Amino acid sequence: MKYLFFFILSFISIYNSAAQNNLLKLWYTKPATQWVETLPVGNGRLGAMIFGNPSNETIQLNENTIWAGQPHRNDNPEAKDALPLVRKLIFEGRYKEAQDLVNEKFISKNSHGMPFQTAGDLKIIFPSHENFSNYYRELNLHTAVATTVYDVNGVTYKREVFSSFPDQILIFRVTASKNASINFIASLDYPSDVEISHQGNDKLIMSGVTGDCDSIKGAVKFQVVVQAVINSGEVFIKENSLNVINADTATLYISIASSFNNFKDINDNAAIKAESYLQNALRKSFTGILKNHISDYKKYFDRVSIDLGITDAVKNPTDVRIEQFSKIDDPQLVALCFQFGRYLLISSSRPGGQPANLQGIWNHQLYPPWDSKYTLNINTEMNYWLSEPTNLSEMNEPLIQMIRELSETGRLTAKNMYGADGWVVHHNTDIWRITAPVDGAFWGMWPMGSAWLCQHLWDKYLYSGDIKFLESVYPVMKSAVEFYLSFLVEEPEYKWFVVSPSVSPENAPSLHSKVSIAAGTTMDNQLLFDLFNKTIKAAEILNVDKKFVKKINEALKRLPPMQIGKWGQLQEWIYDWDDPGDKHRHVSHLYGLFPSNQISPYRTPELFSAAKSSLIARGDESTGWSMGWKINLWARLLDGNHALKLIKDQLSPAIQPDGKHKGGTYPNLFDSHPPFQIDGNFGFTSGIVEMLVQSHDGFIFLLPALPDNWKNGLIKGVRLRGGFEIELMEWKNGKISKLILRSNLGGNCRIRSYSKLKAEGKILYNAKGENKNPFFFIPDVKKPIISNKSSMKIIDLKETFLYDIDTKPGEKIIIIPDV
Ligand code: FUC
Repeated sequence: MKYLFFFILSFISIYNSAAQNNLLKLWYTKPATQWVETLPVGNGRLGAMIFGNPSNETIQLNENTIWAGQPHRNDNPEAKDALPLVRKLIFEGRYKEAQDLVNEKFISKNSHGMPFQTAGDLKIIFPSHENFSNYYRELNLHTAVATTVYDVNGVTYKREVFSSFPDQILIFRVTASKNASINFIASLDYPSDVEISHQGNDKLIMSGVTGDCDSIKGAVKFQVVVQAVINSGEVFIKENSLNVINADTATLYISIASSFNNFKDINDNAAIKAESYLQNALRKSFTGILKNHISDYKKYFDRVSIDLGITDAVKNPTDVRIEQFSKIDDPQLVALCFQFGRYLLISSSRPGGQPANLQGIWNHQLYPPWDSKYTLNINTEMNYWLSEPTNLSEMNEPLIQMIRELSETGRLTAKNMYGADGWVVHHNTDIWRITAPVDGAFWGMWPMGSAWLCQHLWDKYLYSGDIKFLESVYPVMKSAVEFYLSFLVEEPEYKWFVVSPSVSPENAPSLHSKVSIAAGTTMDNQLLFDLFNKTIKAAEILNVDKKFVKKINEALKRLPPMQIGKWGQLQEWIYDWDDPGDKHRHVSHLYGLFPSNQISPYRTPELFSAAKSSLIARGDESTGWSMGWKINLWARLLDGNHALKLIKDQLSPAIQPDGKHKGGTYPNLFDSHPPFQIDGNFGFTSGIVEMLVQSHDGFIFLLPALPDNWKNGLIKGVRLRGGFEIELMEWKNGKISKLILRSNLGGNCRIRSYSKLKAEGKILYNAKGENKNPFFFIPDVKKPIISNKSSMKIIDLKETFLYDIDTKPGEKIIIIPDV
């Protein structure tokens, strides 16, 4: 009855706009039975996954510094002597031999990076809660609180879990509709050896040391402390379990800490840290902690809102909506997943902490897939694509800090392995900031992690215009450039400067399918084009290093241009090796289209068309993150309907009827590679922004790739390059109906739109010439070389209107249709 009542209530409230709040929830009518059904909470450092099982609750715990191993380096100094021969073999076309030699001499001998490890489980048994009714659980994205509600014997039980950033504590709280009804037994569990003890009659302690991996001994000490606080009733310890009897309410304070101080120092005292977080929280009331938590979280989350339309589908639980998404119209699920991506970043990446790893901060294993570390040939970067546009700039800080630290460890790798200046990191790193190639030449021989990561430094500046920040990161960019200036070699045929050895991430041409080693791959050239240009710009703005800028400019001129191959595709390699049947998940050469801005419908129409041919050939369905990338790419190709097709593919159920997992979405909205990988969630959120507004190509493009289905909608709070912010963008019938834009830095605002616009109280001029606003400057991309066999056709573009409007810092401009 109650269940039905709830349904009727929620049905009514859906049509009541005051209840919009209800829409930003993940909710279910059954407990989770597997980890990918559990609900995540996190404060950047402390993560928890909640099963919500009435009789047998499990809260799986994480702390973001519990990583195997200890401070170490993983360089292979043998590389230096072998480098000339590897390069010779590559230029002679003897790729297999080159790859074998890289495997022998370059790949790390001691460590392929350490895994991120679970902090164990808090198990809570509620005797005789097997027969429950009116079950409901949710994760509320407005409050970042996970709640489970059900009835047993006429009593309604409610559990709330959250992870507080201000108080650095995880809270598990049980209340009941009738006094003296709460009884449970809580214990801590870990998948390997730990010490479990207790203190007094209400506190459990688990102490452990992280695991060994490769040749590195595990040495991070960690401590999990669980303290019970009850109202009336009794609490005692029996066999290292916390027993709560006949309480009115019960709260478990879960404090976790490790001996990790920074990537060089693990001598903190885990026990003292955990205890001090706990004591601080115990001094406060539960409501005080909850209030602080919610207001801290909302400060970030509430900056952006989105409405893509609501249909009846919102009446269904979240797992059912994923199952039905491809068959019915449910644009609100897209809005929910968009906001879930923002929720996950706020919950997994906070200033002062570690960047979100392959699983954010949520991992239940000791040795998770790919060690749940940082893969730098796409995954880590994708994790942060949403941070600036969706107004979560602060959450970028851990990434920026990691880049600074890598520039320190990577300097020695450049010197030890290549005798080169500057700093380098390859395709992977971990909490110890390893920088040498790992896993095998096929994947690991990619000295471009530094080049890609540095783009984030400049891009952050483009959004904020913060010169102090630029000044502080410029040495990191400069040192990355120094590496490439001393590592680039002249390629014998065209005399271009190329990176060698390298790979086009994780892909091999079909003609030698097990060999990826190559020189001068398209993505490498694009990355260097951006890194060089951005560093030159930064030096000019900061008025430093004139001589060095000249050197960069000379190298820039010698980089290979992009090439269009025989089937009209953008070539992935320096030679026309691309196979139209290649469905590889990586689309590295399309970096130039997204996230970079080297390929544009208006500036480089041939490359634009070639990029489209490449993407069509690659196909749609793939691993989760690959589909997330493709949403962004189709948005940049100005094809909203195709972007929506990718959204459908990505939001398809990851668990198939036969139980096998595929790329898609798990019941808890976690993205599936498979397995769960958080990059897909973040790439998804970024893709939605790219469909609605873009600012990378010298102008602000309104609704560049709106699918036909999203007729009416609005978005608020999105940030754009040049310090512009969308206070409101509303569209009706596929056309802008109102835009309120705030200019934080002033300057010319150039707007592109498919429909005619005018400004209220100001003049919107027809744009002429280059955009004078320096944040919208775009360097000239070299003319592509086009194969004479190519039958490429330039794509027709829809008519657009291009306007300029002058803005002052802090000014708000209002734009409406010009009908
Ligand atoms: C790269 C990708 C894989 C996976 C792994 C973590 O190696 O090619 O698909 O995402 O990172």
